Amino acid sequence: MTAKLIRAALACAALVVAGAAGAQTVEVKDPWTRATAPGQKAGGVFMQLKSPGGAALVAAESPAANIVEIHEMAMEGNVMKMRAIPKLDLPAGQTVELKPGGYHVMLIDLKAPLKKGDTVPVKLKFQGKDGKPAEVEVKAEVRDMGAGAPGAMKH
Ligand SMILES: [Cu+2]
Repeated sequence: MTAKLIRAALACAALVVAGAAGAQTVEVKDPWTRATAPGQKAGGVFMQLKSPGGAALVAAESPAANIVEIHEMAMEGNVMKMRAIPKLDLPAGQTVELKPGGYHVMLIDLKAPLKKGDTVPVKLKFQGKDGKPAEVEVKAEVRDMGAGAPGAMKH
């Protein structure tokens, strides 16, 4: 093996590890969501994301919901509304916060109510600056219904 080939092999191995552990590609901190009210079929997932080399969150999925989207809150006229965005950019080395009233991962058409104390598995799909995909699986902690005000999130 030439040095170049060995480096390529190591890089591949590192990518696999990063995909499993999530430490290298994108750091995910404190993922959480809220308990749902009776009849509520959607909810936001919040967390902090940090990518050392720069990346974008391009998709997400969860066994807890039939549809998962990346959302932002934005003013339309003087009404705060949420809308789906195709991706969320993570500038290199910067912490991007997903929080109530801002960006969030939206669980739509929940299969079951979210109960306080449960955890919700969410698979986050990223694309690195180099175009390489990476996946990070997190478990979002379900907190109190009123956690992280301001504002309830409704569709
Ligand atoms: Cu939303």
